[in-house]
Amino acid sequence: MIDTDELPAAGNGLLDRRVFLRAGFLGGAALMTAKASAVERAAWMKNPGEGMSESGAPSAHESHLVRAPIGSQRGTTGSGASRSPLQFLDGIITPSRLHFERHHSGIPDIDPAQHKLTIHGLVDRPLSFDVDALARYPTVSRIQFLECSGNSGAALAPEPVQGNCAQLHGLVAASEWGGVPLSVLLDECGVNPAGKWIVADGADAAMMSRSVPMDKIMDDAIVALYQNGERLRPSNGYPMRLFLPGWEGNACVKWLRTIKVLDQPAMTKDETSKYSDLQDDGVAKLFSFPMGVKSVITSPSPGLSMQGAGIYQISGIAWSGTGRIRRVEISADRGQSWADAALDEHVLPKSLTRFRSAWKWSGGPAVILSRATDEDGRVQPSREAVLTGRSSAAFYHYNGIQAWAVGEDGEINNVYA
Ligand SMILES: Nc1nc2c(c(=O)[nH]1)N[C@H]1C(S)=C(S)[C@@H](COP(=O)(O)O)O[C@H]1N2
Ligand SMILES: [Mo]
Repeated sequence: MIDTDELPAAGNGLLDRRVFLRAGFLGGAALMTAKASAVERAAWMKNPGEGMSESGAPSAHESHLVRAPIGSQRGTTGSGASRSPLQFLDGIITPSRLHFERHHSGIPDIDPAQHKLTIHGLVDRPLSFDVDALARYPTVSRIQFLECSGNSGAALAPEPVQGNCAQLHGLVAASEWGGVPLSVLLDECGVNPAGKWIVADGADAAMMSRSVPMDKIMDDAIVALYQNGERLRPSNGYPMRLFLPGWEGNACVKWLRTIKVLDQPAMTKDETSKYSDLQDDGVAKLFSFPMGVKSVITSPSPGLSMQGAGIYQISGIAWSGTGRIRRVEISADRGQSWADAALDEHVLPKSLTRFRSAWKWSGGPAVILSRATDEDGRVQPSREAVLTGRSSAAFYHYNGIQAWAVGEDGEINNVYA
């Protein structure tokens, strides 16, 4: 057993990340609240259990593990969003059933036998591909995040909005996305040298439509067919969607139907009146594609109350739309002092990275924060820095530092640090 008091890393009880990095420390650091007890045979050991089933479901004891809250625009059923329950998840993969949803006109019921992707415009040979045709092309799969550019928009409110981590930040998720590189399909069609952009359309009633520069398309864009090893879920674009690693979710057109090669952007509704960034000088910045470097502590977080003073694990997710996460720092004293968190093994580009720190909570009031840095040296900004130069009407692309206040009663609240 080690004396955790010998491993301080920053103010107000933050412990050195070696607690996580060295097995010896982990075993002895009393992170677990194990109790001595007699080993009894539980009721479920006395008879054979349930049989097999064709498809698994979560334990009945995990009924809180749902996409919530679900919000639809007034007068609609399918225009709105549901959110990933980040506060209950660990690791970096979001189970497909809990991947957040954002639809502008509901989920179309697409028969894959009747659906095609057509590539046309400035190409030598316009071509159409159905699912079976696509599945015969070389496929790639990568674990990457998808984030709505409206995620964390609540942090723009003048006073901190109270809600759990899902409510405040649950429009981000990560999956293993599998599909065909769009560069392969465009090469089949033969892109005319004047083709500098594409515009992608979806087969939903909203016909979501976004322009994407050719460089990104040729770099790492895919037509995704698979999500976490199975075909896409209907809510996430079945049978095929555009997936642009690290770029704003809105441009990842679901239920992908056409790609038209153009010499300039199409200037669609969703890249001009929406998903643009209005500045305080009245100019709206268009095409803010890569999502900024960001992190959030998912545990402890609002709704997960602390059970008395002692050692806790601070855990969360960090991501950057341009590459890998290099570092995550944690503060337990409102940002006066910081210590590096341990990063889980999988630190992948344009993915979620799980971080962890050990914290000896005194039982007194504390404010905990996380701050991510990516491999290009970009540091997650403060809320104040994000707001500087923005119009008060601006809504998208918020990546400021999130602070949680831990009260003496063990309750956790959203605060501005
Ligand atoms: N066709 C179509 N594509 C779409 C949308 C849509 O409503 N229709 N919503 C977009 C938005 S705003 C986001 S954030 C992502 C959400 O993807 P998800 O529902 O798989 O999480 O899809 C994008 N692609
Ligand atoms: Mo979005």
